[in-house]
Amino acid sequence: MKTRSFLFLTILMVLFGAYPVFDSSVANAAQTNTLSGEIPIGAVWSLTGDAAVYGPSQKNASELAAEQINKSGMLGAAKIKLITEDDRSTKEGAITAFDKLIKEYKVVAILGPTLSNSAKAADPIAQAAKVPVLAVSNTAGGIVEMGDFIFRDSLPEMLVQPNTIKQTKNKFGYKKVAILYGNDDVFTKGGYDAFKKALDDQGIKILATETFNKKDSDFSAQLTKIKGLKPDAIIVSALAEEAASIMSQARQLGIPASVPIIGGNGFNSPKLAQLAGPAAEGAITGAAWLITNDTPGNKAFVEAYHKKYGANPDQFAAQAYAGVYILADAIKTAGSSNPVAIRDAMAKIKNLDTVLGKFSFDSRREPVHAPVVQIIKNGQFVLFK
Ligand code: 1QQ
Repeated sequence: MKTRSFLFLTILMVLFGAYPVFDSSVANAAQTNTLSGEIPIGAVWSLTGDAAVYGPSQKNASELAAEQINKSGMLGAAKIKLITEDDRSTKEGAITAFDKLIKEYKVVAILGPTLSNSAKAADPIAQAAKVPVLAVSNTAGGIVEMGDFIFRDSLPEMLVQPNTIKQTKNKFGYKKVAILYGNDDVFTKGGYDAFKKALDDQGIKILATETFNKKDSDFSAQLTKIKGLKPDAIIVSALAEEAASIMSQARQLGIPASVPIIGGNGFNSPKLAQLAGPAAEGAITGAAWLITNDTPGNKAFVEAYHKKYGANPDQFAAQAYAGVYILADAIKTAGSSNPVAIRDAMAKIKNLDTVLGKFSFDSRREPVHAPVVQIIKNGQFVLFK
């Protein structure tokens, strides 16, 4: 009888707001029993447009993760409801998607958008609404700086490229390079800044810095100039479609395969090798994940992804998959689907087992885990050694 009246009293207090059930201060890891119903999470991917080489694998992997989480009972009686929007690879598309997800679907968090270029335009909307954003493929500078609700699990170019330059310089002993980058995109420009700093820091001479714009398809003027300067390597900061054309045209113009083409996150799609064919052989890229990684759950992830979609996951899939698990972990720890409580729990994540490795956020909400370098051999990414 006593417990019954206590229960009754508790219910009354909750109903009249005396108990802050959704307050993060009362949350702890054991409180998944306070979670129920569907928890709406937005996902904004480039499913059409220039960056559509990346978005579909992000969509696939995030759906796989949500399905596994819901099946496992990780969130008690609650289930994640993933609501996916296409940003069409544009800023405007991302802004529309964020508005719709926040106002119409009342999402408690957003994954994405695919491109840093779109994130720069759309993330401030979520920051103003106090809805946490977990970027899973934004690698330019200035992302988490947009506000305390903005996180990313994708390693920034500034962190990845010093390692790429160090490893490739050690192997090839190159001394002078040429750079080609897109100067009208937040990522390709940010990638250039990261490479420039790493090259300067490591004492490598930059013979020429050439640029291009989105949608350019003829790179012969820049590549002819670069060829004449006889660089030991070419650094390219580009998204996959332009990168593939640059590789094909460089080899067509007679820049030998002994001059490696080294790039950033834009190279990390298997579509690059499909588009560039043999010209992609030997291309090198700094990355955050390799399919052969011995990271927690990676083998099972690769198998489950392959089984469901009939293809191997790429790095973008792995980061999206890890992203859903990171969000679910924050919801579970918060014991709440309140966006502020989720933000607070996410900020505290340390050494979480993910397919990317032991995962932590630093105090700036940047990801902490080791980068890798990969090279294309027989059309596949393998570890660069
Ligand atoms: C960014 C990137 C792209 C390559 C994501 C697909 O890293 O826009 O930041």
